[in-house]
Amino acid sequence: MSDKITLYGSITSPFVRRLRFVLHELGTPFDLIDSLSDAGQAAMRTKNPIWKVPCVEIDGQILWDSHTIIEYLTEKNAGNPKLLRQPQGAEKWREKNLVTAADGCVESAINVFYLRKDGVEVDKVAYLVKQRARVESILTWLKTQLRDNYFTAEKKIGLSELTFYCILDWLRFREMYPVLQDPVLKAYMEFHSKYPAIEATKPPG
Ligand SMILES: N[C@@H](CCC(=O)N[C@@H](CS)C(=O)NCC(=O)O)C(=O)O
Repeated sequence: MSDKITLYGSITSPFVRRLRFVLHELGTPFDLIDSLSDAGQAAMRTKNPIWKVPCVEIDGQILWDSHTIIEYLTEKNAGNPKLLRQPQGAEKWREKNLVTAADGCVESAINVFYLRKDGVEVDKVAYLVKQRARVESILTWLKTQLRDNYFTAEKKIGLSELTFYCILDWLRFREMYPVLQDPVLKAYMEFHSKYPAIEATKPPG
């Protein structure tokens, strides 16, 4: 693997954060091109037709989407104990459901966040009211899946725990959900917040 990765992304994005977590765990250095700057955004768009982050230049190729990039790193670093938990069998499919649910939650919240920023009155748009209700529905379900702040009996952070943490922190700092007023969510965040790669990837604020 090349020794340096170029990562197009922002340090506020929950999708970029889960990739930054994996890179931190693996001790893989990267150059961050900040997609929130005009120059960084323009550079990213020359590489990625989807115009979304994260996107990386790695081993002489361009990859986009955090799932694809994490899968690539997992394959390249097979056997490394610093990789995320790798569930097998039925647990693998449950993990995918957990991650898809958490992604759906933050995608809906991001949708509401940006339209509200653009001046849309959320309460007057039925689709946005539904988006907010979806956030609630997903969080309610995810909470039922937790056991002692993990989703599985194996007490190792996997993509589901990581994704859940990243989306909760995003919902918290963007004030899109009163995460810290919910005892289960608060306990989850407090439990994982001291993990070094979680601390190292914390967004500002
Ligand atoms: N499924 C993608 C989601 C990527 C995504 O939605 N990224 C956001 C960053 S928070 C983005 O770039 N949004 C830009 C836009 O929607 O214009 C992944 O996991 O990488």
